[in-house]
Amino acid sequence: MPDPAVAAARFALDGPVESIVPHGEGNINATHLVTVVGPVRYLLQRLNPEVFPDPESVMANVALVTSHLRSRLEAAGQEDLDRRVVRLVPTRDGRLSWRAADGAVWRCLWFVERTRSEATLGSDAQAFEAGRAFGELHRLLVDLDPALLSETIPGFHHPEQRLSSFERVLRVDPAGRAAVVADEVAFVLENRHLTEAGRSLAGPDVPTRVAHNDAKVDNLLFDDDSGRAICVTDLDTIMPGPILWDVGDLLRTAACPVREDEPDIDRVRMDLGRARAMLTGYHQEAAGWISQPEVALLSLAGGVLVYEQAMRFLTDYLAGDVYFRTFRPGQNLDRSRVQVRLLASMLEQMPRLDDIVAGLWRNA
Ligand code: GN1
Ligand code: MG
Repeated sequence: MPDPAVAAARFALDGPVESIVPHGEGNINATHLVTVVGPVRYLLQRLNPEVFPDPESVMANVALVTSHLRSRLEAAGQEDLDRRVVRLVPTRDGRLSWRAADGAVWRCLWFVERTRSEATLGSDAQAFEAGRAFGELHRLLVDLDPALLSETIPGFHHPEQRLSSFERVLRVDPAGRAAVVADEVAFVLENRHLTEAGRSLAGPDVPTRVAHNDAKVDNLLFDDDSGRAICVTDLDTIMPGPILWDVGDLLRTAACPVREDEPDIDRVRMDLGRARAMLTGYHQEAAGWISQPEVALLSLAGGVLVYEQAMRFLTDYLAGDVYFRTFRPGQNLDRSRVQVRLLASMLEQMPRLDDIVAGLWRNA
């Protein structure tokens, strides 16, 4: 991999580089925090070529979406736009990204100062903010034609295909790990009916919109002063599709009080209060445009998404940790166990989740 300093030199930064340090815990891309004299800070990222086969299309999607978001916020008289929407730094020759000699594609963003991201939320107020911020993102993108965006990872949310990949890896057991996860495997196979539910999430009466597709709470920036979620980050998987996967990912991450790789499995559950707060925030932004077929599938989307994520982590554990970055041994095992436990808790509480959705939308 080329030195990040070599990549940094390609971008139109505001001054000479002072330092470059690794940043964040992204599961896919490698991120560096670049500080130049000033100081001004940037995020320099190497897009994972195994995951994003067409990074130029990813960048075109990001550029289109960010300029749309900015113009909509501006038209609404909003302030602080440089902290509300991520901003791309062009290369010195005016491009959105730079392709290194090894084929890897790098891009650079302005760092959003005085904000933080959270792997787990600490309060119902934060869960409300998470729902509100993604609801606002969806609302602002309602009038962006999804056909203008490329499907950069075909079949990204597709529980049926994920189940096939899982079963394939399970049969081969390339890393000799299947015995360790016999219980988790059994649970996934027992719940294979959720793949049909997954099909309904992409059914003919569900509108294709512009969706984020990685709507976990870590992809939000909370303002240090106000505590509000002011900016949605990690737009790499922005693609045409149902917004239901995003609501599912929000339920997965905003309504679970522990990290997605929590080793103490007994701490994992769906917190109904958090789920209610998140959905209340989402409803505030979505009530004006969301369709009835979408509302009818909101709570199910949580279960389907967690099911899909359980399979993805379990598949990767069985495959020998080849897709998601791991920072310690057994991390994908813990990730998959958390999803399995969370799914069980979610399925148990599904009628109450349905009641929350019905209550919110009835009072609209
Ligand atoms: C990956 O890059 P990151 O960490 O934001 C993954 C998501 C998963 C998520 C689980 C392109 O997201 O789909 O839901 O990990 N992104 C891709 O934490 O596969
Ligand atoms: Mg991310």
